[in-house]
Amino acid sequence: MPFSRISSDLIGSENATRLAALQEDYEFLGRKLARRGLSIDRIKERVKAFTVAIPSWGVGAGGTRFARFPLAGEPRSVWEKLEDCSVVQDLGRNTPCISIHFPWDWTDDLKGLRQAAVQLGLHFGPVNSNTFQDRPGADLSYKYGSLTHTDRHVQEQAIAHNRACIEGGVALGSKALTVWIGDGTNFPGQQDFTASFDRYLESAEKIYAALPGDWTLLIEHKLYEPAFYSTVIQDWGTSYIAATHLGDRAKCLVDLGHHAPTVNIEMIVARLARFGKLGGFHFNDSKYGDDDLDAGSIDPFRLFLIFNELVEADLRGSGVASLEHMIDQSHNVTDPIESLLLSAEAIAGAYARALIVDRDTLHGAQAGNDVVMAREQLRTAYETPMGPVLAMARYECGGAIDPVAVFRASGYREDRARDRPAGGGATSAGIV
Ligand SMILES: [Mn+2]
Repeated sequence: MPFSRISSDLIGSENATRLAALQEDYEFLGRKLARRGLSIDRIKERVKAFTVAIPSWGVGAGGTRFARFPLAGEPRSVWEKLEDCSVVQDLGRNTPCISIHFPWDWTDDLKGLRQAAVQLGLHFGPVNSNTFQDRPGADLSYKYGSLTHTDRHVQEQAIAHNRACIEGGVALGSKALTVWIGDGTNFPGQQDFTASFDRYLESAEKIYAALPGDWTLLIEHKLYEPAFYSTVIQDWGTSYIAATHLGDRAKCLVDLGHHAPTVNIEMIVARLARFGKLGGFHFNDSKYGDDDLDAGSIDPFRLFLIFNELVEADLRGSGVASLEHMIDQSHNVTDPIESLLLSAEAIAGAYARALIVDRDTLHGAQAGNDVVMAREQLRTAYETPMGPVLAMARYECGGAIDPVAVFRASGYREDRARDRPAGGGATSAGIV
């Protein structure tokens, strides 16, 4: 299909109106950072090298357990999702990767899909399997579980689906499979905790055995929902046990919304990184539960603290570059493209702030139990406005200095509302 793109002429003309101000802000920030012994250009280059994947379901409207409201011009197929992903990438320039979902995005023409992605400057990241809902026409139901179901035939159906996801991912050039299951219980006594986890391990072993040698299995834990009493892979400890049991290529994926509200996620990140089991992230934000709000919209300081741990892990030799960074959010009241642009910027911004922490002073303060000085190092970095670095990185990579402004000026959504008539509906609920 012919893809609609944001014209580079529009990006250029919009940038021209903002470039002088950006250069002024960038130079001013550069002088401030130089006083702290930091090179703004070096930080900018590291920001340019950082990317975060867009989930294919992220360009559609999501919803809640109660309702889903249609979005004008919503993508109706994986091809149209690809088109919207390219808009995010063309404007923001740090999201060249798409994390695809099967069966929502299944097409018989995976080869064509991969070629189309290349044409748009995109590629495919981790594949997400789905055994948390029944597929129309499927022989067996996941009502009482999938990989951990008491019936071996249901387990086998779920395992076969994951194997098919791997095969599809190979065709797309992916290198990882993300497995999240909704398996669990709603009532005490419903299942044997030990036996259900044993069944999970047996099933996961079969999926792991089907992984190509250069693939990673990402295990995503989640505290609750849809199961409200117990969930089989409920926390990072269970995820760590499973990943350790399976082998070196099994790792833990941390979805920021999949924890109890007061859990210290950055410490979990530090633990998993230290023992080589941190595989990647689903970035989003939340106030209460798995809210799937835009990354950094509720608690940007937490996002910064997570990246602070990643930069620390980098210094120890295992960190940012080796991880699968993905956004996982659901849009109910915003334009998904605008939300994805802002989330990708917030994530890169948290990374940029973590890069300017004075590590020597921090480590010295930690060693000397100088609590105030240690805390001040983080606060100083966090409160440094890094917007000019992000904008200059985008500009130099061909993106928009102000991505949302250019998106609105482009009329892209209005055009898609015309050529993607309502009623097609999205293929996903957008909740994982
Ligand atoms: Mn997730």
